[in-house]
Amino acid sequence: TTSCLSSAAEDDISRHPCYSEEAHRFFARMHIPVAPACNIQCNYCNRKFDCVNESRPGVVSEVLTPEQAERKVKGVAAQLMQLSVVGIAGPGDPLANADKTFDTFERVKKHVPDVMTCLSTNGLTLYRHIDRITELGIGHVTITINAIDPDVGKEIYPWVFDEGVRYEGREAAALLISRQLQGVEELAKRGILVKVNSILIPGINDKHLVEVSKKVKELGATLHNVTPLIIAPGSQYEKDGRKAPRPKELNQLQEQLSEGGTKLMRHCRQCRADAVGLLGQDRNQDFQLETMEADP
Ligand code: CLF
Ligand code: SF4
Repeated sequence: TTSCLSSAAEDDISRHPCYSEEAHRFFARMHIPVAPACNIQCNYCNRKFDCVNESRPGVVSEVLTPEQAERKVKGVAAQLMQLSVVGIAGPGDPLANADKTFDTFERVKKHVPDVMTCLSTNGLTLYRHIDRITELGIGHVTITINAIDPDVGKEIYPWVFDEGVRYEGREAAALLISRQLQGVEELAKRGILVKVNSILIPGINDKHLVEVSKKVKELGATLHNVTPLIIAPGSQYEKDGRKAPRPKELNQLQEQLSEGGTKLMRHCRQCRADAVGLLGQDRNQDFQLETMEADP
């Protein structure tokens, strides 16, 4: 239940299309693709495409500058009455592009103060940005956590890059995991709603996600969203011949997790980094900068 949350947090959940299944019928989200770079490598990703942690692989979102993003958010907010949340989820990792990401959130806060803001990240550098996230009133943060055991993690992440150092193998996974868990805990302490995304990777973390779920719940995550692996063309997992899970495997795992008491998100549509509209709808094409600004 959400009974331990403040009423402001409850209100935020009831208007957020990802945090509330009910809300997703009525409220729209908008993603602004201002963050092209990434600081880790996932074996299911091909960097030519959007970040797979919250997206379908194989799609390419065109990157906007913070200034273009501001214009676009203003235009969409004026035309899309259902808009309740503006998120940054790629096309790389938003916090590997921290200047652009926070510049954009500042502009949104200033010019469209009545929308909620949302951030999705792999979590590597989260601990360095907790104050900024809090000050800017970013109320929702998603961290993609696929493992809490570095021996599982090393099969998912071949390397991570932090402060000029490249880490590989088990050491890379251990660093990433410790930062992710620290991020969940510190954000939750500040009253920020934390959602954890996990990608179900058969043969790698299918048995392990129960432990992940338990841990992140203990640390204060509000919601757990398990999505099926979809392998990006040209990714390491494609070369390895890995397969996506069958729908039945995902359903069984979700049942198991919810019996364990975790609050699950089951209506995720694996959005693009530039998606606009209700979940499952992508109206980005209706909101191109040139055409919106040409309108009187
Ligand atoms: Fe976007 Fe993600 Fe915020 Fe939602 S999406 S940054 S929490 S506003 Fe939602 Fe889309 Fe699934 Fe993400 S349906 S991919 S969970
Ligand atoms: Fe790709 Fe996202 Fe992983 Fe970075 S965090 S490697 S963009 S899937």
